[in-house]
Amino acid sequence: MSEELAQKTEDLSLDSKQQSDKTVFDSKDEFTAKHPLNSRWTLWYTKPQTSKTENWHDLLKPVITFSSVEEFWGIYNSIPPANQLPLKSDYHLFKEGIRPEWEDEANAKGGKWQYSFRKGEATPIINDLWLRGLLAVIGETIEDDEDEVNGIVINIRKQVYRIGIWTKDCDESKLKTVGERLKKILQLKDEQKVEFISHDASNIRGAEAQIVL
Ligand code: MGP
Repeated sequence: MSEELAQKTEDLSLDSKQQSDKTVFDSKDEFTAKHPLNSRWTLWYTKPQTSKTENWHDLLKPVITFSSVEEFWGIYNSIPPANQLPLKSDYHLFKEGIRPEWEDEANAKGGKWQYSFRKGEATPIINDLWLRGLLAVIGETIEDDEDEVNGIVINIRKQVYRIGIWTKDCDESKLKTVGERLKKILQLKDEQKVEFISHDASNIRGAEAQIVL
């Protein structure tokens, strides 16, 4: 699937020579004009472990990088929706050049806002909520021009779908806006709390969230 997807995205790409490389900034009326995103984004996939010898790095792979709204929809419509992914898999969408790992220097001092949706009642709506998250991240409406958000992740687990926003640092004043917006994007009620946990802390068993909203 990945090669076919790469070809489709190449055909839609702003860099592609065969296609019009006009963007809406050159021509608002041109039917084929692309809508460029502010940043380039890479979709990653973690496949479930099938043998104990496979470690985290063997399971995590980049799928495709894109830079326009048109490419985003081409990709989104070509990949399995979140609720059809196998257990123990993840999608990650990160700014190009940032690996979706604690170890990446852009993530090392940061953490994640997250919410776990219990399967069952959330299963029919999780694809829409995940799409709302993706759009807020690529549209960069999840933050106020702070360049604080590195990416978004969905974990498919036995009991839950967990959606997390990964941030560059742990500065509480900047983080609150992101947490509050995540709550709105995920259409959570007041009593449904999003939690922020730094990557340092999430490696300690039983560590508690540092901020709850
Ligand atoms: P997880 O996917 O974040 O949580 O990490 P899960 O599966 O819900 O289970 P939990 O009970 O551990 O919370 C699962 C495992 O994947 C971790 O224990 C690590 O072994 C590995 N892992 C996850 N992440 C995000 C990283 C990472 O960034 N770097 C490395 N080296 N391993 C990771």
